[in-house]
Amino acid sequence: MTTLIAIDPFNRIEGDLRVEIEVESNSVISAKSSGIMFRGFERIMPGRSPMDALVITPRICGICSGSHGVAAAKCLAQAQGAEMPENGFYMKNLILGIEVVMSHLSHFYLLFAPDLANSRYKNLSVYESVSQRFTAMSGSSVVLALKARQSALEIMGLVGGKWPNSLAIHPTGTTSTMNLSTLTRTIGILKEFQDFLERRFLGCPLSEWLDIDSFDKLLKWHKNGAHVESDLGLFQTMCLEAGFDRIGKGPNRYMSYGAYDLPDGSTWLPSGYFDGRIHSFDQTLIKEHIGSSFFRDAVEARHPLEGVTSPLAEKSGAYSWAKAPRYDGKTVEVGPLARMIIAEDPLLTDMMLQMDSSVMTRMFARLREMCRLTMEMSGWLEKINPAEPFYAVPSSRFLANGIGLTEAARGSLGHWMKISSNLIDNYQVVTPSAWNMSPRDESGQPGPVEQALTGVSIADENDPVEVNHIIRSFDPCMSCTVH
Ligand code: NFE
Ligand code: MG
Repeated sequence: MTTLIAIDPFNRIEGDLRVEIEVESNSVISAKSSGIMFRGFERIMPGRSPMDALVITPRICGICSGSHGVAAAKCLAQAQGAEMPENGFYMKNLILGIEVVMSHLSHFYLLFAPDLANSRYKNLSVYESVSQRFTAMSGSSVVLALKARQSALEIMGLVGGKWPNSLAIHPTGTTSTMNLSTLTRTIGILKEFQDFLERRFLGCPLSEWLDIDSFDKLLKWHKNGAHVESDLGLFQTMCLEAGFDRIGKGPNRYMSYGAYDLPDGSTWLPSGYFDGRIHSFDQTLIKEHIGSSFFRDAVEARHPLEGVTSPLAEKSGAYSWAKAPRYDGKTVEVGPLARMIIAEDPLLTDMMLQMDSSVMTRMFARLREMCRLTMEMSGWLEKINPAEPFYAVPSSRFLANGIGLTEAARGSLGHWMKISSNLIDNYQVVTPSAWNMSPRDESGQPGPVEQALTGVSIADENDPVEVNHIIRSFDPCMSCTVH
């Protein structure tokens, strides 16, 4: 007998998600992920000044507005042929970096961890400690994490002026600046944030944890000293006891656009595509498919520069307002795990090879990136020179189309802007969660989360917490998905 379970709305995420699973003999045989709202940002862009993208597109989302700002600014920089002073690179990287760190911290403590206190796990050795620390709102670590988040927000205020929807991000730099006093303050606050990570989250110096370069060494670290009692140590025990290393296998193809542009033309995190080995990334291979999406078009799939957003609510066979982006026709996972694999992070590459993609690898990749970024940001702060410019006066002429590719907290984010007579002719956005939460394409190929849910065993159909863990391990944002 097949049971249909619908989780609608799926709670503790941004935006509106409906997940439908078909269960047979306690095993998921099919899953559908639906973005159940239409928003229409792509419809309000044409006919406007290209610079309006800096103000409008960050409003796509309340939690990754800076990432949309960075993508829009990159689009415009390409369209204008703009140059940026060195400080502009580091300031933008700090805005993006602090947004991502804040997002990862909130995801772990506020969105993912409350499920660990589910009574399902009361027989596990760490259940009592985990409940005491991670219970929603009142857990002892949750309270401290919220304080650390406040430090991160203060840094955002100092580098980005405000958040969400900073107006400081421009194609030619940032209109926010730093003097010696704000710079010193920012360095001090970042240290406070690092202090939380070291004392509570890791139980050791950041550098010591980042030196771990294999799963074997992670297991040794865990056994040693206070580590097992840190938040990450407890989570590691829980992952292995509850089997989070064995659920949530995705497509095992990963993509990153690369991000954190540096003045020498390189990026801190590299771009690439992984399908068993790393290939160079080529944005011309991206197409958005609409076979199961509430949109009409004469063709099933288009490159975003030629993208069409024409809603059709009554479309037979469709079940999502998300389009289905594919790379070279294939589903790919994007996000911290993809970035760590493309960046050849030794710990995450080893974990992926040993235990495949899973809830545990995906969560560890996100937490690894939070730690790596925290270290990297202090380096970028040191590179800022208050005596030098942060911004250059831009040209008001737009001579080309713009493509703005970056990496938001949840994965690869792209804006494609077509310009005609100095006005926007077409603006297409493809967000990270559109990649991960996408519905089937016209060939019936399920999206990454739909695939990751298929095959998982459900112990209790009335409380399918396994499904929660798998979906949350991708950290979906449906506001972005249905932009
Ligand atoms: Ni709305 Fe976002 C991020 C973007 S979408 S949160 O990170 O872009 O997945
Ligand atoms: Mg789009």
